[in-house]
Amino acid sequence: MAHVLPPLPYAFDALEPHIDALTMEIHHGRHHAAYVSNLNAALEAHPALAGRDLGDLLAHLDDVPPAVRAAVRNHGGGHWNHAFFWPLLTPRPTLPRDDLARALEKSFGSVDAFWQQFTAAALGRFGSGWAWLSVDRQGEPVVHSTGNQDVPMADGLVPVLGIDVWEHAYYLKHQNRRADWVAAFRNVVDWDRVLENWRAARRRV
Ligand code: MN3
Repeated sequence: MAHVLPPLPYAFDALEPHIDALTMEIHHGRHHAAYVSNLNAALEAHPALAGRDLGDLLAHLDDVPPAVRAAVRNHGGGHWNHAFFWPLLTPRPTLPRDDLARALEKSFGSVDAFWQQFTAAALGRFGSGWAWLSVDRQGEPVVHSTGNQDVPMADGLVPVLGIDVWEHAYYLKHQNRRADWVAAFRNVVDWDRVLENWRAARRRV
């Protein structure tokens, strides 16, 4: 059973002016698509792995034969991260509310203070990777980052919000100014979706 590229839940230009259409088209149609095809190529000779839930597989990379472990980690991680990422964005952004807003205030002091930590994690990631808001094993929110296409589940964390800080996510519009990308991202976050992720993650703790 081959993995498939999920369609974007909005048009390429839907997030303008915060995220430009060409970046979206290349990011989804080339970068994400390449992770999917490379993952499928790696799993061609491993049908049992291909049928497993990808997030679960990435949380248990020891189950993957060494010959394809790096491919699953990198391309499988790339597919999982991007499939998680697109629905976090929306042309009709919302704000943190209810139990998630209260948890952010309790853990970070305020939603603004959360954004400061999240931005610091994004800017502090040297090279390529992601910054995350995840739920830890105690059910608490935690800000952290991962390198390359590594997923939070590999560290026992359940992601609820993430930002891609690979240069391909922002270079066309912002060049080397990653801080501008994080600021732009903040304008298109679907916090209702993040709230769903938060509640689902908390149920898993
Ligand atoms: Mn990317």
